[in-house]
Amino acid sequence: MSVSKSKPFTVFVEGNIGSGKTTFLEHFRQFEDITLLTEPVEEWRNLRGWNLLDLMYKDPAKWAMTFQAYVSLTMLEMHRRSTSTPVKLMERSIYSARYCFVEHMMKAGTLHPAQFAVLDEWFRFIHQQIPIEADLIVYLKTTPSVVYERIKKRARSEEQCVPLTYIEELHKLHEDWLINRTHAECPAPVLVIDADLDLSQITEEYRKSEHQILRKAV
Ligand code: DCP
Repeated sequence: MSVSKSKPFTVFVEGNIGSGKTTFLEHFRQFEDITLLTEPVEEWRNLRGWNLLDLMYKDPAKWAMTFQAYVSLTMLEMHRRSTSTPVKLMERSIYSARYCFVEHMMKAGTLHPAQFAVLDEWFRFIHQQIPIEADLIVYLKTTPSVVYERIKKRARSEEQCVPLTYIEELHKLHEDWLINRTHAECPAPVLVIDADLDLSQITEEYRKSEHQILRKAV
């Protein structure tokens, strides 16, 4: 395997809220030569003492723009972070932020069209001007009712008000982006994994992706 400091084989792990992205990344901790970048949710919950995730859920009309602007910044920082390993595994990307979350907020009217325009211009600028490596997308495909139960069970305080309809809409947007290809930019081939299985059975499913991610016999 050729090892390049500047260009690792870069994998985005995508899927609905509660689809097991963090668990998927943790599965790869056992392997050497792989950098794991989990989503900076803790940064979103504590920016100089402010919980932007909570503000966004409590008053979306007021805070969705601020929250998504900060998500884009933290995602871009992850995209640009250099690694010394040949493989880089990232939770989410600026693409799911734009094509799933911002898209939903625009369609639902949570974002004013002017706010959406600003976020979209930022996204376009980043996409066109800043090199973002993407070699593979792992899509943890789930059924909305399954992840809805998981979200209730894990009881992250900010997400208590999340309704099933929101999860269903996010599911559709992930499908549109990664399966139906309604957006021009799907930046890499997509590997679909059945992520409905519960924790005790999911490891076998995760193992099926090891070969493609590590790109050697495992
Ligand atoms: N979120 C958002 N906008 C984004 C990214 C995330 O509003 N652009 C929100 C949705 C969730 C929280 O942030 O409330 C974290 O969502 P993720 O699906 O990214 O992460 P999870 O922790 O749910 O992932 P998993 O359970 O799959 O590990």
